[in-house]
Amino acid sequence: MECRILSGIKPTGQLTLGNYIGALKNFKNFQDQGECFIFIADLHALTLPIEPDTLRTNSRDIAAFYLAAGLDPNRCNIFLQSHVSAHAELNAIMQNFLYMGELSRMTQFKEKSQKLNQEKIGLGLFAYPVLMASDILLYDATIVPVGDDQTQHVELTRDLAKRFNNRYGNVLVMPKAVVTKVGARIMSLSDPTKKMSKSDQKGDIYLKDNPNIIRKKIMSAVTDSESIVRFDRTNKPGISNLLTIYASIKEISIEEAEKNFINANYGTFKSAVADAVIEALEPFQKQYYEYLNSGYVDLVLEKGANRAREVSNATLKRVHDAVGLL
Ligand code: AQP
Repeated sequence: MECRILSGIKPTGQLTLGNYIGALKNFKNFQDQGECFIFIADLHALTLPIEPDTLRTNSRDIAAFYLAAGLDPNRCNIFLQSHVSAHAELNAIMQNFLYMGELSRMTQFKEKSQKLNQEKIGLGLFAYPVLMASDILLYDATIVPVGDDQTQHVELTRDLAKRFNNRYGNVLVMPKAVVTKVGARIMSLSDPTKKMSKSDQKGDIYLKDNPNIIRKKIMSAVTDSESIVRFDRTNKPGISNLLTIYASIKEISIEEAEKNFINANYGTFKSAVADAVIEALEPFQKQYYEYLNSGYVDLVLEKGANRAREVSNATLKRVHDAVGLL
């Protein structure tokens, strides 16, 4: 069997430069490595309150962004998680194989639940990794491209697969997280100690921002008073973040990026980072609007869901047989 690749993005907000660098931009490279299943994690988006219209808009947006990022529906299955009922069905079985202790230790859960009224933390937010594990295991995915904030969830998926296979035999395929070398975690421009996050909104660059806004945001990014462009995450988180953005957009190493700015002041450096981001996003945005307005998105989602159902139902059947469901 050729290798299978699975990844997705939650339609919780407008996509950010973090989503682009950590995920979207790299997806097209996986199309030559095996069969790709790249989905829109709309069920996951319900784990925090969201307006129905916002969810609908964000979901279609992501599909158009996938196409703009070079995903080819003939080589990659693009679909909505909620269109493939096997996700919810496998989730119902797998929730019995992950433990509350494990789930309560997940960093993402701790961070997100901290901001909520403790009496009103949804069960879905707590159990998020179970659904994510089901997403991955349904497709026998061996490669899971993610930003480094998601590696903990993929590790948990591996623990789950091992636990399940120990009990029932070789039923589930072991996945592996693949994290980009540069740009696995893009930080907020206003607080570079925090991840740039689409649901947080502070210090984000949105993929739909126009060039003027992008430039303004980058020029006013928080830095330090040293005036030397060098990479040092601890003492210079702002400059290090901008170097990471520059290096990943230009597809060069951090060292090479540093060399380009040996004698540059922060103004010159920031302006070069803005140029690089704008240059990368302009053609991408143009494609995105073309796809969004074309009606093509719905056809792509339908085709993707058909293939996703085929593959996921086969896995679900294996799991049903293994656990004794008639
Ligand atoms: N700042 C980031 N740097 C690098 N990669 C990132 N990703 C997200 N933010 C960054 C990667 O984008 C993919 C899709 O993310 P997701 O929407 O499924 O979940 P997330 O990681 O929780 O992303 P956000 O933007 O922070 O969403 P919210 O605010 O809703 O929680 C993943 O591969 C992720 O690693």
